[in-house]
Amino acid sequence: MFHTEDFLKAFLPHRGDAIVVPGRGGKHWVKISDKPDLDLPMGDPAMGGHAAFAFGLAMAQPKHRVVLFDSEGDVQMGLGILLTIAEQKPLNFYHFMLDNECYATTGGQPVPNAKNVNYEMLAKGAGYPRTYSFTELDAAVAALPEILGKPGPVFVAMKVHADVENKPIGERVRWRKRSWAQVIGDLQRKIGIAA
Ligand SMILES: Cc1ncc(C[n+]2csc(CCOP(=O)(O)OP(=O)(O)O)c2C)c(N)n1
Ligand SMILES: [Mg+2]
Repeated sequence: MFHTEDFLKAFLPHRGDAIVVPGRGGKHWVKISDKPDLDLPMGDPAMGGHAAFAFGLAMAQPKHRVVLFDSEGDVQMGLGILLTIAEQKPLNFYHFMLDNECYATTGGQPVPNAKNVNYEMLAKGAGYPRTYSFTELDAAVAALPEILGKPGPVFVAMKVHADVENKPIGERVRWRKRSWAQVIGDLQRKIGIAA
């Protein structure tokens, strides 16, 4: 197991010009990223939607690589999208999943069958052509050139420590500094599709 923040820092030099959807790891990524205009932090949206959103983005913008840092609660809630992604095979889609075995954002409640589920097998069974699992930071980082150097779709399951959030929602510091409209507008301008 490793810290999400450490992995994201190690990912930074491999990012290139990929669009990054940082998922629920966004609270770390917004501090690390040096290309915020290419980031799409969504805050804490409805669970299960990150993969569908990032997949749709990849389909709409095939010239841009899209990297998603998904979470296991979201993946469990939206398992069906794995089959659609595998069917459509977006070559530019890189699906990482940060598995902390709990619903950290809402206080650390247990996720079903957290210790026994094999997410890599789920993605492979859905039809993803390339899949990986990592429990150690060194191995995950060492594999990044291969993971990102070949076409997607690829699914990468990683075990991370839980950064459990226990503060009442009203007392939390908002990590997403830009509004949703700003985030979308910044990306549109950056990749030259602003209306
Ligand atoms: C449909 C839905 N149910 C409940 C919530 C409340 N909620 C926000 S984040 C979260 C936990 C997410 O867990 P996970 O995807 O594993 O990410 P983590 O917080 O562990 O990083 C919950 C239950 C929500 N956003 N959407
Ligand atoms: Mg989780």
